Amino acid sequence: MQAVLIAGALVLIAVGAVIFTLVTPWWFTPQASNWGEIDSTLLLTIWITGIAFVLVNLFVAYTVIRYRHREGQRAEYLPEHKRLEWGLIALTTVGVIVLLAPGLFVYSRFITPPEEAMLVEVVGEQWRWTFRFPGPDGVLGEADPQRISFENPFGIDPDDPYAQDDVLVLGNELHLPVGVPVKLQLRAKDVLHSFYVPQFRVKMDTVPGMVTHLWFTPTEVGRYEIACAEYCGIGHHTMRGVVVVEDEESFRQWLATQPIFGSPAGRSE
Ligand SMILES: [Cu+2]
Repeated sequence: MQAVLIAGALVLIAVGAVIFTLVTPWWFTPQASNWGEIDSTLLLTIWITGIAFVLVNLFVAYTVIRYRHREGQRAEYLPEHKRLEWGLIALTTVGVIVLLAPGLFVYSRFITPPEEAMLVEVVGEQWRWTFRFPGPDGVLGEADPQRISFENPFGIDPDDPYAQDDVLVLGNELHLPVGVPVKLQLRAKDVLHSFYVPQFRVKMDTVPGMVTHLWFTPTEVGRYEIACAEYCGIGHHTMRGVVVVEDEESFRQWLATQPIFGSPAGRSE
């Protein structure tokens, strides 16, 4: 009786997990960038781990019934089963390769931006996001954490000619033109943060002392939430921002209202 109950519970867990996966409201949010491949790799992971989960549970349920305790019965000794062991090792190896390999290819594309991508710098700090555009010359001015001060929040070298036209965005809102590939260059001022825009399928750690990067092409006009995805202190939950994706014209207008580093407005911020 006990064996049947345990086996029944295991079958219920397996079937319940499948039903939950199919009817859950916590599915992917609508997608707003070119990274559908990230969804495909996640789905592949769900398929492989899901099949393994169901098979293991059903197998345990079967063995609980098949080898349940019977009066007067003694356990049997089975020596090593070499063929079965090698078979399981091979199956697991194939499973792990199929789980990992596609992700490596997608990740490599994710951090290899196209030549024409528009450069934007993202700086994470406790607890806000700031952004910097390179201006008409397309090159960001040299920045050094040593130079960060209240007047110079990005630590930009004031003597660098490339820095003079850099556009500083100090609010938590980043505007981007729709359909244009963007390369984000990410830095952190204090501790680890992680720049995450779920609808773009884009997430990357920002690491103090390191510059990380990623790229994407926003495909839908709209407002998308940025969340910090790395616990970074007491204000972590407030470390939010917005990406506004709009047409080229509105984007240009917005960019023109932001302070420029070389101008008096840029220095005094
Ligand atoms: Cu953070």
